[in-house]
Amino acid sequence: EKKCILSGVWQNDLGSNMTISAVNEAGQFSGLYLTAVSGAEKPILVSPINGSQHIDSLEQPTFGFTVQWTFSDSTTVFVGQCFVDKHGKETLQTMWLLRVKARSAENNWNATMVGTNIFTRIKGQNL
Ligand code: B9F
Repeated sequence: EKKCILSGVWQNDLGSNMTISAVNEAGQFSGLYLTAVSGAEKPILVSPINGSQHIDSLEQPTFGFTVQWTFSDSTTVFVGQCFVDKHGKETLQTMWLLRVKARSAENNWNATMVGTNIFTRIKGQNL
């Protein structure tokens, strides 16, 4: 069947957008993330992505990437899988962990959030 390609422009169920560059021969990629939601005082800025995918299963690969938020001292990691359905439509099914900077080790216990996001390709944008 059709291969699931991570490169391109994607939007998730929150309305966040990300652009993933070409995936290299080692499965590594970079990109840019614009979150639609923040909850922070500061304005939202585009933030860099770094990640990698499996290259030994190109059909529906698993992957992971990190977003280092440029407008806060927090970090999000996403893990997921690229699925392609019988119509050739691709979706990225992901789970994320958002790490907020804790003041001290005593405040570590509630410094990590978890959630899910589903990304679909923005039509006509293959890069
Ligand atoms: O708003 C986050 C943040 C962390 C500490 C101050 C601000 C950074 C952006 C996170 C965006 C998340 C969602 N967007 C998306 O597409 S990453 C996972 C979700 N998927 C205030 C305190 C803690 C959170 C908000 Fe903050």
